[in-house]
Amino acid sequence: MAIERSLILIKPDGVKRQLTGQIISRIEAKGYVIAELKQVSASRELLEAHYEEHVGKPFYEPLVEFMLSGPLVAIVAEGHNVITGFRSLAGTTDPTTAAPGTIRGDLGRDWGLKVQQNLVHGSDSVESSNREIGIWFS
Ligand code: D4T
Repeated sequence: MAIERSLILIKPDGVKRQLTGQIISRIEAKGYVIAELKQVSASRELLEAHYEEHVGKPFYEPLVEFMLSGPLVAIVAEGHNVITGFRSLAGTTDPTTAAPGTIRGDLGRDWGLKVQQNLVHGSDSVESSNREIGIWFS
């Protein structure tokens, strides 16, 4: 079985709340390899490419504004089944109900905003991962 790669983002809330180290530790403790890592301030153009599947949804514009609100950390993690494994580690999209033990369940909450600030993004398929790594690490 081929080694997979996942594009992981520590979103601006994670960086602002100084959770970068804790989140990277969880990825490493699970056994995945950090192949690439950089802190970046994303451009609107890059975020529009990253979130193209969400264009037109009510949370789209707040989501892009949130992702523009500060630096974020982009990571390529490697390992067998890392795509599914990291999404399991991250927990479900809504941090209020994300399971305890997950990144979003332990470290996230609802702040009453137009978009969920849920600390991390992880690719959801091999196709998305290839596309997203191309966007963030071209
Ligand atoms: P990402 O893409 O950031 O890893 O998160 P998910 O895979 O868990 O969720 P997503 O792509 O469906 O949504 C992207 C981003 O939008 C926010 N969001 C999403 C929100 O605020 N309200 C919503 O109803 C949904 C579906 C959270 C993550």
